[in-house]
Amino acid sequence: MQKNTVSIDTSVIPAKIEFAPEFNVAVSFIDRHLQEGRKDKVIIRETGGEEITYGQLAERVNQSGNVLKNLGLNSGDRLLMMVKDSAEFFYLFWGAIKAGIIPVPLNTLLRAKDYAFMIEDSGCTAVIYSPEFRIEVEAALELLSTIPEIILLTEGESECFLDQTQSADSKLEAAPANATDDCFWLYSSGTTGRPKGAVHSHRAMVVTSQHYGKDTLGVREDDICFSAAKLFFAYGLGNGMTFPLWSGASCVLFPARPTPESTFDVIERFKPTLYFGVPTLYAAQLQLLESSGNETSVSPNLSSLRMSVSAGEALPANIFHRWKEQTGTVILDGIGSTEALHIFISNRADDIKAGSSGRMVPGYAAKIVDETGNEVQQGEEGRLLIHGDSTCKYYWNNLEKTATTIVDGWLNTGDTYHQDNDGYFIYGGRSDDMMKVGGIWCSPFEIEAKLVEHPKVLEAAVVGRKDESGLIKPEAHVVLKDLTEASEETSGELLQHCKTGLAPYKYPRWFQFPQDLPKTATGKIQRFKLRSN
Ligand code: 3UK
Repeated sequence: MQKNTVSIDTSVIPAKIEFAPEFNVAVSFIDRHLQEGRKDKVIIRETGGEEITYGQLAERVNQSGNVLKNLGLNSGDRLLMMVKDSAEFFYLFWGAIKAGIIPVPLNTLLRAKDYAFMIEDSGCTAVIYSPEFRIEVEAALELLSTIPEIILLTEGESECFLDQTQSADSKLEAAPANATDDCFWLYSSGTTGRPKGAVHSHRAMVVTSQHYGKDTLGVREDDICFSAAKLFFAYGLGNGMTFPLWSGASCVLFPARPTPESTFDVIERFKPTLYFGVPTLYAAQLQLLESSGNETSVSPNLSSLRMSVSAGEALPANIFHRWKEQTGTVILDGIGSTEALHIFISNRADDIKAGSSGRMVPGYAAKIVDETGNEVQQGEEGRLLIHGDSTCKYYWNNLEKTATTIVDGWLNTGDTYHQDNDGYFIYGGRSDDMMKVGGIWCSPFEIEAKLVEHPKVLEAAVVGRKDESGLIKPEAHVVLKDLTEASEETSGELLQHCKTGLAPYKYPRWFQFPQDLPKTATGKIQRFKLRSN
């Protein structure tokens, strides 16, 4: 086989991707397009107005790799990136990989003490950051007794990264690597505990882009991808960067905060064909679309969209139906994780069951097991384990977590699932958020999905709370669309609503009406913060 190539053996099901013995993934994602005639095609559209072609990208990636090497970074060194969604994110990430350096994109919403932890934990040589995040990054450096050798701004002052890139050599040989070598890391936020650096191999982005991006979602060369989820999340990294690159398509990069208004504005101006969101954002977008007649009503032109994708948390069936009604297009829900890099169970355009996570993505296998590790019968709930060539190799500096999460090549997702009679995977909550109510497993998610169907409800979180006998019962924390409606009367209405639609024990015994819900930086509800005992 030729150097740096990928071949897909379609005679085996699921198709197995074979890699050449020498394989630096930057060649497949960046340099390949020059051979395939895309030099003058636009790959990146920044919402600020810049457009970058595949040819320019390949050149800047080489220059970036040379800048990093000249700064003193060596093969295997870690480069921490707190960088906004922009062309320079691509230059740094791919320039590092091509030069054998390990890029570690970090969540740009974090605080100084989180960054201080990650700088220490990673033992990184360099920290490169966008000026927008300077307050927290610089405060993190203040907290440390030893700081990394290289600290650099991406832009905004002389000798910044972009400045240095312009004058750097535009030729760079790919550093020797093979498909299973360490390539990049992503810190997994988790709802509890300290972040863990998931170490991904060179082959991982090929596996997700081919098996999910191309084979499941069907990303085509004429697609324009827009991800409301940022590039530093595994979800956004695939949606906004690796999928368009792998398929020779293009992307829209939006550096600011995604709100219903700002995302609609980007869709109208840049006409993406594929839109990637999370359930909370879809809910807020729908609220805006459905308020027609009110002074807040909007009717953005969303006609460029051919499909949307949701992940991060389960998408309630109700949101799927309302979005279809408003836009005429479907939302494909799929479950992914930082450790698996992207989506491994998903709905697809020709096979959707609203309210389910769909079926296996080709290239992955799943097992649902009980407490003893034995597979359960179809229909029964258990812990979801998955297997596939994009799962992380290990957690950096954390043997213990690695050993409990990856066992015999199977990744423990920490999620509870069952497969229904038709074979669709149905989410039942995080294994650790589940409640036993009256001796029966009770999923907070199921009650939440019911609550958000009610027209007065914006968001809901359900947690276990001990009753006077010390037994766990569900408590609902409900954010109302109109906060002034918090009353006994509304509690009664919601109670009635749950009782008519759910098994008899699955109704909240208490209602709280907070202004908002505690969330992680990645937008997941922190149910543990709501538990009062
Ligand atoms: C939950 C879902 C139900 C689930 C992610 C797509 O979310 C991503 O990664 P994280 O590491 O979190 C993983 C956990 O989030 N989850 C994600 N998607 C769904 N639960 N339905 C879903 N559709 O608990 C999972 O274990 O932040 C999502 C692609 C890449 C990702 N990293």
